[in-house]
Amino acid sequence: MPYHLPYVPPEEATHRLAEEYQITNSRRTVRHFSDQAVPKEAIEWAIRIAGTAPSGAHRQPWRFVAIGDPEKKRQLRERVEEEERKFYDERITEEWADALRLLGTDFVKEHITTAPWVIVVFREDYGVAEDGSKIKNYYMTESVGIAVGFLIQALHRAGLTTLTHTPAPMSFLREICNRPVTEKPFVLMPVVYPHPEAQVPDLQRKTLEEIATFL
Ligand code: IYR
Repeated sequence: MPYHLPYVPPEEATHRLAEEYQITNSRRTVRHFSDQAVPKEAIEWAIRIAGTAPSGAHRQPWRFVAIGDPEKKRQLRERVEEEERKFYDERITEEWADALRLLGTDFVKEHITTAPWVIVVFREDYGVAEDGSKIKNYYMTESVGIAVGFLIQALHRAGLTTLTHTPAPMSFLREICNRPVTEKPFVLMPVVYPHPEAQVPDLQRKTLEEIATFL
């Protein structure tokens, strides 16, 4: 049965958003991780949260593969570093290298084996009906992007962190994660506690005036 949603008065809505901003604004991408364990149940809740995202025609075109097995993570890291090494040695442009200098990244992806979990997110391009025919999905990239946003926010609110990582090309992830050809790798996310001494670069966020126009 269709049902009504709770009403929040405008002043209360504004107040809640101002508070939410403080929490959200304290999130930073971390690249120095602790190896402290994260319970599987926490990952399950985080994925359930991601699965509440809106999606085109409610097709929910996301799949999450959570890798906790050390041998699987080792394999994953090896393949990722192979691709990243080619990127940093051959494919990167001078302009791109300049843009990344501030972040200090390189091909070494230690976080994949340090992290207790690595979630690989897939975008389902189409579904398959029982008779083998294709079921069309809509706005898959947008939908999966929104779901990943939910996931990042939820992890942050729980005191955990992640690093959205998109090794390019990523097609090998489908093989490692045993996913069908109907799905494309979207992003790889280690789920971790930040290292107690982790530091992040002093980056500035664009101001409201820079990112918004009111008409
Ligand atoms: N995928 C590479 C390079 C990289 C690209 C961007 I854009 C970043 O914001 C960070 C890194 C890597 O993960 O090292």
